[in-house]
Amino acid sequence: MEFKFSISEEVIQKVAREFAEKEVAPLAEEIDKEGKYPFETFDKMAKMGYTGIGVPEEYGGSGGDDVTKAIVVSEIAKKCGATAAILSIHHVFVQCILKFGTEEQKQKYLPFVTSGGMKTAFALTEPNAGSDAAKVQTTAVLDGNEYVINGTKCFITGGNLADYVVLFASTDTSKGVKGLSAIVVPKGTPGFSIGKIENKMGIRASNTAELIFDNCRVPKENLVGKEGHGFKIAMILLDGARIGIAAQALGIAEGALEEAVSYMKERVQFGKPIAEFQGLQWYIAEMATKIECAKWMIYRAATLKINGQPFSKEAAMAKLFASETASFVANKALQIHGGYGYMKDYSLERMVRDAKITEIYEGTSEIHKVVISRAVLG
Ligand code: COS
Repeated sequence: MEFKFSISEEVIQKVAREFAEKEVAPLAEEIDKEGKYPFETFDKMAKMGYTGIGVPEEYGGSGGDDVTKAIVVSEIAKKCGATAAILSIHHVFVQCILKFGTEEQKQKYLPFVTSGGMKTAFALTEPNAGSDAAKVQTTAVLDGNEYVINGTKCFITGGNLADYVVLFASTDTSKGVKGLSAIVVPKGTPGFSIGKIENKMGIRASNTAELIFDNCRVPKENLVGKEGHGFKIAMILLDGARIGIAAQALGIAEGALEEAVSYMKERVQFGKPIAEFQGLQWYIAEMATKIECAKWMIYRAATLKINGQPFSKEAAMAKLFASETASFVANKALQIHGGYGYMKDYSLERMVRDAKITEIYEGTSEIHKVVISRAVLG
């Protein structure tokens, strides 16, 4: 058992850290304030190979695995939770095609998507199907060689910008959850329109949109996997995606801890740096301990996944713990900054807002407790 990165993982971490400091950090405040999608940063991430992590080179990918992905996402999240969210969720579409697509679909989508030339989205959630994801009401009825899609998806990250959306719809309403299927819908398909763009508390630069399908027709070859396998596909993808969101949470927590440590050494009150006060030292101890736990839970879940072992429970545990750690650490770091932490001049209030979503999306903390307890109880 080796609790350390390999030399190449250390190099990837160092390069990602430098990238985040140089390319991500300078824009974080502005894109948060304006809710502006970081197009240029996305392109730069693509040039670095980050949009193609985990994909073989034959499909335009840059290789690497789930550990690599978690390292990169967490380094980016240290500086900007929204940019990390964009990258992490981009990988869900990529994994959908890589894992469940036909050879033709892989050739058709992956090179464009992994190069960053095309943006993507994963559309599962609906107004009445959030935590209860099986209750998807969107339908896709086969008519000749086309699916006719009707329904509304909500809270879809990047949905308004995506060139390709993979959506989950019922191709057979009589079969309930076993009637759900995964279908790719390209941007601009007649009958596919963008509804409300959400005004969010955090990760404001990652646009979140409502997608409306009104007699939207797509060729039947856009089906990913088999008809009726959609729910399983979504669940398997979410298991992997939860490692990505846990990594995003870890990065936010690490970034907040770094800010707290440097502030405590500089800030003088009662004649000495506040780092010398035991009450605050204990905050730091708790923050660092939780981060250390979250880190190894994430890399363990990622390693199980890479080795083809069951990892659903471990991914849920990592996501649950890392996301609650992100909120805990960001809040404590803000508290350590006192009144300054509450001001927008410092990044702590953004980190607190960005951390919160990690406890909600890709499955709430409560849903993770369902997944974990089911696995433990059998
Ligand atoms: N991997 C593979 N298959 C899975 C699975 C997983 N992780 N989880 C469930 N399944 C399968 C089950 O095995 C079952 O298939 P069989 O009947 O063939 O055995 C089927 O899916 C239905 O499973 P289950 O009965 O457990 O489904 P539930 O409706 O009880 O829902 C939860 C399970 C709560 C875990 C699921 O709805 C969920 O993850 N909800 C949160 C959704 C979410 O994360 N949304 C965020 C979207 S992106 S922001």
